[in-house]
Amino acid sequence: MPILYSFRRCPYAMRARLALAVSGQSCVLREVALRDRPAELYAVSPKGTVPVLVLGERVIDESLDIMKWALQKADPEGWLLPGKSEFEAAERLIEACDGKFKFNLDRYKYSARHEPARREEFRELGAVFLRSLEEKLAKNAFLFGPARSLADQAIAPFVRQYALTDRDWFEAQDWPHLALWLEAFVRTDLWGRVMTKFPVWNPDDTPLRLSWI
Ligand SMILES: N[C@@H](CCC(=O)N[C@@H](CS)C(=O)NCC(=O)O)C(=O)O
Repeated sequence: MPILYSFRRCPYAMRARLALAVSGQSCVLREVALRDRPAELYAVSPKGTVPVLVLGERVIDESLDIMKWALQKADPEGWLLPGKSEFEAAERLIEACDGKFKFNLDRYKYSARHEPARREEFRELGAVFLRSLEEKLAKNAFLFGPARSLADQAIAPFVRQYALTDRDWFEAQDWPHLALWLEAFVRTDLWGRVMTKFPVWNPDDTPLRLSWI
């Protein structure tokens, strides 16, 4: 059975768990503490980031690749969009999220660690990406059409972090479609399932099998 190294509050791990859960792919969970990552994680993936999915000899240590692996096995909700150009556009949007948006999000959310005086500047830079999502969501209920798909599920955990950094400020902004989209995301049953709390893994533990039901 695949082994998933995960950290509950990591948005990259969240997106991996969302795809594993929707595809019904069972795995053994190893919840890690980011401050005290186990040697076993570095042994399979020296960069030591989560999530990591271990499939026997094969190791997938990028969250988007874990999503695609799971969805290629089973994609009951059609997250992998059928059109090639649409799929590529979804990948580009996810890249923009993981790149520039994540950079600005970290400097807004963790401003104390970065440049406290520039917190609002980074919030505004992050908002540029969110306004581009708002434009898309004003046309369709989801980022790539009337149903949720890869980009929604890959990006929403990061937007949630941004929103929670200053909820009152987020709610006061003029992005009604984005706010509804985020609200709908956190209300899904799937979200509740992937946010279940588990104790930090210890090699002596009995394997913790996740079957996502
Ligand atoms: N590109 C990676 C990024 C994963 C990542 O940075 N995860 C964070 C936790 S949210 C992490 O492991 N940080 C620890 C570190 O960078 O050393 C992915 O998509 O899986």
